Amino acid sequence: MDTTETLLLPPGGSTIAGEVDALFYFIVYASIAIFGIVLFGIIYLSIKYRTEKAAVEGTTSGVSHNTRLELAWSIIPAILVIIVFIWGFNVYMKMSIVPKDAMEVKVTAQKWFWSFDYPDGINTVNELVVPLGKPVKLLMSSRDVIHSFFVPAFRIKMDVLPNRYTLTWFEATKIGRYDIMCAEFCGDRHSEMLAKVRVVSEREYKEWLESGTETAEDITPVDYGRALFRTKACYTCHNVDGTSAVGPALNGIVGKRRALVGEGEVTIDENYLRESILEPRASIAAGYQPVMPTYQGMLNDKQVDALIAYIKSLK
Ligand code: HEC
Ligand SMILES: [Cu+2]
Repeated sequence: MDTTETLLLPPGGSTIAGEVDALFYFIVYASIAIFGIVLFGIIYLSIKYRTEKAAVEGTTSGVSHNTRLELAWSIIPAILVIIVFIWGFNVYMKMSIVPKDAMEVKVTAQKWFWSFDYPDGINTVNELVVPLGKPVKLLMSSRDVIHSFFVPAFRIKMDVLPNRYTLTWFEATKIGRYDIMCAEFCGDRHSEMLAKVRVVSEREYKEWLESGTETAEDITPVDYGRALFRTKACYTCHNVDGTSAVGPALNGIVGKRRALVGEGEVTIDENYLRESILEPRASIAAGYQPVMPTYQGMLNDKQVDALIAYIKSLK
C-alpha cells in the first residue's frame, strides 16, 4: 500500500507502511479527541461549580457518584484499548512473519557501517540494492556492539546484536533511494552510520547482480581500489589528504616508518598494508585506537590487491 507524504510521517515505501501509519494516526486522533473531551470537561465544570457560587449556596453538590457516567468512562476506553491491541497485534504479526518466497540478504553491522551479503555471493557496503515488489528477508547480526537497523520510509526498525541473529523483512513498493540509519547509540560516529536502500526494477536488479562480478575486469587496479575505498567504507575513517581522522591518513605512507603501539617500528610496505586491512589488530599504529574492523572474509584477494595499489598511488 502506497502512502503519500503526510503531516507527521515521511512518505512510505513498503507494503507495511500504510498499515503502520493507519494505526499510528488512529492512536494520535483518538488521543487528541480524548484530550479535547477531558479539557472541555475540566473547564466547563470548574466554571459551573466555581467557589463563589458554592459559597452562596453554602454547600457543594451532594452528588457522590453517577453509575452511568462511570460505566461510560470505563467501558469506552477499555474498548479503545482492545481495538488498539488487536489491530496492533495483527500488524505486528504481519511484520514478524517473513513470506516464504522472500529473498534473503545477510546484514552485518559494525562500528560504523553496514554491509550486505546477497544470495549470489555479492557484497556491498552502505548500500542495499533490492528489487521492487519482492519480499526481502534481512538476517542481521553485529560484529561489535548493539546497533539498530532503521528504514523510516519502510517503517521497519530492528535491533542488531552481536552473537545472535535478528530478523526483519520488507517489500518495497516504490523505486527510489531511502535512508538507513542506526537507531541504537553505538559510539563516536553513531550519527554517521548512514546507508541507503536502493529500490530498482526486477530487470535492473538482475543486471546489477551480473555487473557486480565484472567490475574488477574492466578497470585498472588503482581505479578499482578507489571504488572499493568508497564502497567498503574505508573513507569513513581514513582521509587521503594528509589529515588524520579516526585512522591515519593513507596518502604518501608507503616506504615511511610507522611507530606501533608496544612493539617498535615497521616500514610501511605491501605486506604491512595487507596485514593492516585483513588483521588490523596485529599491529596498531601508535596514537590510534584499535577500532579498525577486520575485512577478512569481506574482501577477496583481488580486492585487497586493488586497495593496496590505490593506497600506493596516493601521493
Ligand atoms: C572504523 C574505522 C576504520 C575503517 C572503516 C577502516 N579503518 Fe583502516 N585504520 C583505522 C584505524 C583506527 C587505524 C590505526 C590503528 C591500527 O593500526 O589498527 C587504521 C589503520 C589502517 C592502515 C595502517 C595505516 C598506517 O599508517 O599504519 C591501513 C593501511 C588501513 N587502515 C587501511 C584501511 C582500508 C583499506 C580500509 C577499508 C577497506 C580501512 N582501513 C577501513 C580505522 C579504520
Ligand atoms: Cu550503530
